[in-house]
Amino acid sequence: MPYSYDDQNIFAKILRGEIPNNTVIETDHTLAFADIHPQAPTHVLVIPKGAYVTYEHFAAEASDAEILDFTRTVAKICAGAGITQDNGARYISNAGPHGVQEVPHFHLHILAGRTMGRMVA
Ligand code: IU
Repeated sequence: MPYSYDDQNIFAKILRGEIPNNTVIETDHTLAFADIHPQAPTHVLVIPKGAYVTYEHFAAEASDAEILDFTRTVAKICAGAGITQDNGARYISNAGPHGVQEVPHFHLHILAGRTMGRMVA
């Protein structure tokens, strides 16, 4: 599916350094920062530095290096936040109007530190 990327979105501005962020980890291809409206004691947003709109877009078109970097960065964040098999977390990526995606740059929410509500559609 073709995607058009709006480079004026807020996360693009964060990536260009035009807007500050509370960085958790930055790597060659990935930036992770604290969500400004945290929904849990841990609420980190993980974004690729590349211009991808949704997870599907990223999964289809990102390079192996970008995908590996993103995935391993998620693992490092989880380790740093004390997320284990025993306490758990929730990983969410909203996509498009039906997914109620607010910012059109692919991002993974990592939520942890409390028991989540049962997921509802
Ligand atoms: P969504 O999946 O696109 O609906 O989530 C966007 C998230 O980005 C949401 O949790 C906001 O609180 C968060 N956010 C942010 O961290 N910094 C910002 O400047 C803006 C939104 I605008």
